[in-house]
Amino acid sequence: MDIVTKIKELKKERNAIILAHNYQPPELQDIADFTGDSLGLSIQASESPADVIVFCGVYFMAETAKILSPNKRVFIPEKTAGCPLADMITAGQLRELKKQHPNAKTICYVNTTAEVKAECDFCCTSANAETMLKECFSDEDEIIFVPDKYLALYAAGKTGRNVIIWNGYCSIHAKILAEHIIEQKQLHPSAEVLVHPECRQEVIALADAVLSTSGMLRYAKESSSQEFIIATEVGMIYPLQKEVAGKKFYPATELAVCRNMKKGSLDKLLLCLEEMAGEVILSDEIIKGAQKSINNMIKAGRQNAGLQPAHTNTS
Ligand code: CIZ
Repeated sequence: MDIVTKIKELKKERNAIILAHNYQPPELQDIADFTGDSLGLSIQASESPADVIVFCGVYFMAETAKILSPNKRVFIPEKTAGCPLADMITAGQLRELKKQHPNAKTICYVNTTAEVKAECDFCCTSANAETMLKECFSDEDEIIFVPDKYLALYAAGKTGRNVIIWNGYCSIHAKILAEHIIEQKQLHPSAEVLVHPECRQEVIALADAVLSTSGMLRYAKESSSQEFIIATEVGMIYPLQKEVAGKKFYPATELAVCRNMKKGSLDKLLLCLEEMAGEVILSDEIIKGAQKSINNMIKAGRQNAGLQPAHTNTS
């Protein structure tokens, strides 16, 4: 029996659902039930009748799925697949920052550990950070925004909110430079430039649209343009090519590769399902705390806050 058939059989036996983030290797995106961004996938999984969730992604994503589905068993095929951005702030560091700003409200990017989410009033995604700042805070509020400084600067710049910024960043998105966009634009003058808000400010300044990964998929489908320069992790080119047939996508630079995102493989996925290995375990207290910040975001409105549904895999 080939490996894909074995995985599909075991998945049925375990009543499992397989999720794959947009940056995952193609073979994992192809075998997944749903592909998309981390929050869209976690919401989709929480609404499914599956008993088991296998999250092909990095660790905070599997934690997010567990937070939203505490009664399901959640697994990650490669437990060492971390997110250096999420690890740039610990819950202890955030508590210290809150002590320095006792009246501040707190918002964290979804790229954070469950412990950090449990310390925050609100969570946000790359799709809704701007809307969250606009709708959940006032001009008088002092707002601690962690951990991504580029996303915080972008959302604060758009809204004028008074934001205390933590010095975290995604080292992969930081590899994308303005000169890469300028070079690509010279090669493909009619291409639209789609930039992820984890990018540097000078890269964002060159964007035709600033979008999350799911936002890029939707935008590319709806736009009348035929070519796009994509400023995010290079894995994103695969779902764009797969879902937006006939259009052309050029990575801003081939340097933007997240090694953690590439740690997964079909072999590891099979092993995970065979041995039920790589389970994500969180305490009830952390789950409850983190649920509060995520639910406060969801309450702010799926529509308003720009939450994106995950994409159902039909292949
Ligand atoms: O939340 C996600 O999935 C991330 C990290 C980025 C995005 O824009 O999809």
